[in-house]
Amino acid sequence: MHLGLGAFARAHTAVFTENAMLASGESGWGITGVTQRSDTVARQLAPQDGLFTVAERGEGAAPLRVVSSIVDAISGRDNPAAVVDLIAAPETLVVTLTITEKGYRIDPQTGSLNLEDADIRADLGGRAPLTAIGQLARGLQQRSRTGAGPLTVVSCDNLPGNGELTGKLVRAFASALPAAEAAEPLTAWLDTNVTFPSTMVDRMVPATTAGDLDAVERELGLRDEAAVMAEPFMQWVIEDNFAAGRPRWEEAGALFSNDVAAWEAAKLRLLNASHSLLAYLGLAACKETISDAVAEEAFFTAARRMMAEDVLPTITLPQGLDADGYCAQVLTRFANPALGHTTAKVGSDGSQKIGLRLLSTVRGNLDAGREPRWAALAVAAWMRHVATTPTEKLDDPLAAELQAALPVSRSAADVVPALLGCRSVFDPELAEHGGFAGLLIHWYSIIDTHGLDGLRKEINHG
Ligand code: CS2
Repeated sequence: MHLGLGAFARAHTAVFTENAMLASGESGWGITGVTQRSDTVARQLAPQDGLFTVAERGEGAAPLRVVSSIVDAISGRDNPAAVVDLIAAPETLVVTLTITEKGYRIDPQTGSLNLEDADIRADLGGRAPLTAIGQLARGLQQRSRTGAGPLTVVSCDNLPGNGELTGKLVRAFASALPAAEAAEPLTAWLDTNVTFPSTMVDRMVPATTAGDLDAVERELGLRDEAAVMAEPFMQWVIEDNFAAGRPRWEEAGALFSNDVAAWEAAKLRLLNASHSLLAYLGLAACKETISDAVAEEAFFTAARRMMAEDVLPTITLPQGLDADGYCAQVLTRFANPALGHTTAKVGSDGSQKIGLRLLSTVRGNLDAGREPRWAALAVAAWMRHVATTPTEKLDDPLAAELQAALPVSRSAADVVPALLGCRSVFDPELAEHGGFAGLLIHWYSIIDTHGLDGLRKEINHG
């Protein structure tokens, strides 16, 4: 089963699974994909028997490939009971997830499940569940009742400790069930039957455009509505903690490691953080794609220096990862001009990403008495994006809350403290750190009053 059948899942998880089957000869695996909010992908895949094309873009791209590891695709919104039944089915051994940061319904203040979330409450109330955590908990509850055996839940989202987190959220859901159900020993059953290994996933997968579909049609000779574009690079590091069988992903190049936390921190705080930095600087300078943004020398410099000066001193790299090589490779991947990864897409859902990608680096530096100069630039550029984008255009689940926090005056000295006051993004300690606020105001006013020229000067002379 896969929950969250977007472009990333098709270009990453489905490809790894097919490669594992090809390499190992264990061809009995197949993925039932579940779309979450929109049913588009399920509708696109159904008439194609689940087949779809992966078109690699950029240097080293492989020829077009039709992937066949998805055997069924259903809309979770339209078939919620079927999702529960599938998770509970004895032949289901692994549930993978790509539901994005916001899909986990985390309460930013507690870091646990947001029990005030209307959908979570409705799922707890007993309707056929619509949230991913509700689907998992209800599916596992049914599995425990029918004795369908152990299963592994594998989160593939960009969150630190994604496995442990998913387990915590499912348990929080189980503990919040109404009294009659709470008496069932679901959490005890989870302890002995379900594992939640953490993983680090990596592949840049832009949204497919109409032009991409036309290009695939010309090359393939068939119209494929479900085609996905991807960079040639892909990586998967998985904690070896499975409760039941799994495809032999290691034969497809996945790395099984007990150091996933270090891999995830490196990826999130080096790659994803610089991605966000480039997205918000790019949006401020009207650059449509990440490759356009990184082609601007000052922005390249800012990303390179953020990794070298702010991030590397605050993380412990996993064994075997060469820091300089990794950072250089990340910047080269961003520069891939054929990918068309938009700054708007990478810049979306900032309220969900900033904390994970940038604020740990900010804290690490402040604690060590250093200035997180470049990470602060990224946060300031995000703040400016929030303050200059009309509410209806701000692609963020907290758009309304962020906009409501904005003062009438849009000057740096007013906007920065107002947004720092958003408890869903900044904790009080960080919000009240004068040095951090000062850095944010500094960068915000440069972007706001001097634009690209001002940024070029300040970055190059910094
Ligand atoms: C990106 C990621 O959209 C984003 O926020 O930073 O989706 C990024 O492309 C992937 O994590 C790369 O593995």
